[in-house]
Amino acid sequence: MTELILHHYQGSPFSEKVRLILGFKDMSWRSVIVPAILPKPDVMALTGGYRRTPFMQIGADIYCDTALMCRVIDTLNPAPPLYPATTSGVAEIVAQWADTTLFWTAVPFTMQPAGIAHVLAGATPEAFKAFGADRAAMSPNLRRATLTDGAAHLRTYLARLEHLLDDGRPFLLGALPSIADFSAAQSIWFIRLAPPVATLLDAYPRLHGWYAKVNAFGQGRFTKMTSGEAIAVAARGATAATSFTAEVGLAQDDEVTVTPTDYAHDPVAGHLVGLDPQEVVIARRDERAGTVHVHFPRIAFQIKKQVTATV
Ligand SMILES: N[C@@H](CCC(=O)N[C@@H](CS)C(=O)NCC(=O)O)C(=O)O
Repeated sequence: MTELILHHYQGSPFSEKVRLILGFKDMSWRSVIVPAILPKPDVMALTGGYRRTPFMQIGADIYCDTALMCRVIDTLNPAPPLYPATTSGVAEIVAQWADTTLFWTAVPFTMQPAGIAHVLAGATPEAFKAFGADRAAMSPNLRRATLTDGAAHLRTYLARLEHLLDDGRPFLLGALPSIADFSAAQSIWFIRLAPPVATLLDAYPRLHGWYAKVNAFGQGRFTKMTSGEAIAVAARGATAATSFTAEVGLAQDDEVTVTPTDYAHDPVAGHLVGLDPQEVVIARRDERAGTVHVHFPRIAFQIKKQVTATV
């Protein structure tokens, strides 16, 4: 099998979600470290403009957004399942909540002045400033909760998770781990990076035991790769077959852009080569990476047909 390459950086919670899943699946993978802020020229060569972290590469296929990446990992390596039959549907609904509502409560709360120094430990004042400016530009519509509101919201969410574990179950939805555990764990992992903020977690002992179990899955086995090597893998790699289910106004090979609808609204342009309820796939060409297929989840992405001017 062509190797799985994860493009990520250490301090990224969504990357941690995927690293833990690779541990849960006991997989071997290649690790490419990407910059945490723009510019990211080697990322752009592969994704065509999508800047968020992580993304995954298999040959000349590029998978954006962890919702899709996790599905692909589970298909490649079905056991143990990320979407066990007993909780399927519910697991994805809880995961989506954790990836959005919980994440956007936990992260800004952790980045309060007492926490940010730990999260960005060792950063120069210039790097601090650059990080702040990058994230402000990436999510201009983010309305930050006050510290008081943020703490209150987070406590309520953590209490709900704690409550799920009241009956002694080992994982959030029961006896088996599922995608819900990994999506929730990334926020707990991030809060724990900042010990003064992480004291908030002390009130939730069951959550503590649950997190230890998820964390114990580890990260699988990885070896490092440079971004240049990953681009070379794409240039000589093949793409996987895609399926196409027509949607109103969209036909195969249409020239389109695909853009996240929540934040980091950077459009990626290409030809529509795959479409189904799970994913949208576009083909694009890059000088260095050659022809790549860039995959996005269908949910939370906008597909826009490009209108060619006629004279
Ligand atoms: N829905 C996306 C969210 C990814 C995301 O927000 N990642 C953060 C890092 S954890 C990010 O992209 N930050 C900006 C960057 O890395 O450039 C996913 O599931 O992959």
